[in-house]
Amino acid sequence: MTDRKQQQRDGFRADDPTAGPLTTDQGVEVDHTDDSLAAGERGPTLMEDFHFREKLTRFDHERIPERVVHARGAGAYGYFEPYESCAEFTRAAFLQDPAVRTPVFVRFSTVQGPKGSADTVRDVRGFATKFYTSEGNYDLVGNNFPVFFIQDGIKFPDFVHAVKPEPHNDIPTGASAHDTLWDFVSLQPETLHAIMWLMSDRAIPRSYRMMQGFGVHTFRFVNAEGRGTFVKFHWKPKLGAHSLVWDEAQECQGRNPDFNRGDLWDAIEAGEYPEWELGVQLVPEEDEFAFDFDLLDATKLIPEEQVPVRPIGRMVLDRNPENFFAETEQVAFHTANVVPGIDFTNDPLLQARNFSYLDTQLIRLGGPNFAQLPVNRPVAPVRTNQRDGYGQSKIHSGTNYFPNSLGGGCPAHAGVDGHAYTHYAERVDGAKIRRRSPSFQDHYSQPALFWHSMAPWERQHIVDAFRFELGKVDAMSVRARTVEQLAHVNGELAAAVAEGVGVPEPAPAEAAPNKVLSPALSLDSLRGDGSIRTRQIAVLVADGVDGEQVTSVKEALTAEGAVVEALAPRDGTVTGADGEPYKVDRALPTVASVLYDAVLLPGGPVGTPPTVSDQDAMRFVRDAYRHGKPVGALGSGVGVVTALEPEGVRLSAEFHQVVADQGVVTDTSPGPASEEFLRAFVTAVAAHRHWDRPPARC
Ligand code: HDD
Repeated sequence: MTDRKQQQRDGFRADDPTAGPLTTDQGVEVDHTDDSLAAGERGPTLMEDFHFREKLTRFDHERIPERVVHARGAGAYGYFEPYESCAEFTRAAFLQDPAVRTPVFVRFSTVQGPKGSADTVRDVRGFATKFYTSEGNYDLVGNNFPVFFIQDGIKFPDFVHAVKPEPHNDIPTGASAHDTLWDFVSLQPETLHAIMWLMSDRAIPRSYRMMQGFGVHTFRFVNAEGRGTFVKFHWKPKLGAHSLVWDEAQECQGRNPDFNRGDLWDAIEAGEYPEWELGVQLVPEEDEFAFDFDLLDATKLIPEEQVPVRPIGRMVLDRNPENFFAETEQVAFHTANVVPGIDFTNDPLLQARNFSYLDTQLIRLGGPNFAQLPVNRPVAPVRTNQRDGYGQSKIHSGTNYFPNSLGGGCPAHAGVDGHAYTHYAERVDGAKIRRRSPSFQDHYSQPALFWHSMAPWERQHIVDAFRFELGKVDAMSVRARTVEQLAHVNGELAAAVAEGVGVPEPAPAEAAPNKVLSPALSLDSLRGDGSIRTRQIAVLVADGVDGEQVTSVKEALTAEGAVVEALAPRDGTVTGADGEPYKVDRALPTVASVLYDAVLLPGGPVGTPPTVSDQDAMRFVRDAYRHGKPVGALGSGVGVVTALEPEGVRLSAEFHQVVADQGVVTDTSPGPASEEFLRAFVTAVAAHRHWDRPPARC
């Protein structure tokens, strides 16, 4: 089904290249593009070779400045549909009727690294959505963390300068583990809450399809009567929120730098459309001061246990862009792209963003006409008196000012039919001051809330992350000052980090009180729909494998929606126990455990040695185990896991019985896998990772 945006895009396709010969930009046919025009066979190139000059000039100008932050990304089209009318709170047209689908374009991104950096770096992920609504474009430009690093946008250049590669040597790429970031953090405690998220596994998502999104700021819904309600936006992935572990994320950077981008692309191509539920936390205007933090402070979240998230609709991404540059690179988001019924608050971070995004598009996209680019065009009609400028692609006619009589007074002001944007009539009253509100001053309670709400394995990963990051900082004074800040969050956290990075344990500080917990902050609370759809499962095969068993296991797991690949020491085929060739999907040396969610070791005939035992295979299983991934073994395949027992891999297999222990599922019975084994393995894969198995740390 094509939606309005898709139909609009169809009108912008370049001419069909198969419809005729190569031409210049001017439409002149070209019969030779392999040699430049020269004065004689060995002579100099001639200036009059307009085809050569045009070709080279256009090539020289192919790049535009990359985004100053969020340079690397991936995007997709899809649609949003509300579950029910939200008219009680907002008059936004796209939130009224469950029968109305609104086209969207979403761009996911990392923040620190340049356009060519790796995907699986420790970083915030951008989650920006453009809704092409009937009343104009609405952009929800969010992240996968619900809080930000600073409170006032005037600090954004400072923060970004600190986290970006250091100015003298442009190092490190795609990493926050360096002196300038931690110097800034240690001096600016408002960063601490977002830093806790950054040190958690939220900063290394398994997939863009498996992470939450947040609008971060408190926005304002406004209904048809003009009543305002504070609102925070949440995206919740249907597949659950899942993350990598740091060791794995680092190896992935080399094995597949496009790990997240490719995953999104492949899933959509395979028809496995990612889906998120949009939820809102609603706070009546009269409750503005009912919290022990300021709703205008973007370093704070409203615990879901305090204000529940109300699901209001779902978004599905079902189409990949056709041209990365035209669409994903040229898409221009802007927090001030709002529609009637959605308004701002005085959050000073949001106010600054409302300036910055338009400004950045002007330099990035080379002028003021970027809203005419296909990906940015609203599907709502556009009638303005804006004219001219670089890249103007419209031929306007008539008058270009208001009021006018010569153009019949057109375009006229919008009428009173309710579609015009009206700003919320908030009363504002105050002296001009340059000062942070005292209500923004508690920087420790929410980092502490986050810390205390984590599962033990998440806390361990946070400590490990701090140790890694600060361990890369050269200035011991910066390490020490950061640890002193952590002491205000939690003494045990500070002590554990101090020990790891070689600085004295800080004196006990007045740690933030641990008043409430928010279990919703733990990844353990976000396991999704329990399915194993799109999980990548590796089946390690070799000569002598029970081909029938592998085929039946593959079929069963594929039926559950998993992507199952047979890996062997070499590509092509292996010879099964019955002498028949068995087709291999990939050669082991070209892949690695870090590119899969789980591993299964099928068996050969009873009594034979393990069918896969080469170094690549052993490493594969060892890594999967270390990274908490499900490991399944059948028949003689159990022997591969047994071989790793001296290295700390725990196995509680029993003869001819299905045993599932901390995600290691075994059955030494020969022949086809039993229903019981398959169920236990699917359950283990659905759980994503198994943290309590020894060694607990990765
Ligand atoms: Fe920003 C890009 C998200 C604070 C200034 N930001 C950008 C993108 C996302 C966010 C997802 C990429 C959009 C895309 O895919 O094209 N930014 C956030 C969030 C913030 C935030 C969730 C805090 C709640 N940003 C923020 C501040 C400022 C900016 C405080 C400046 C005062 N952001 C920008 C920018 C970017 C940008 C420089 C770079 C490229 C672009 O806008 O289009 O204007």
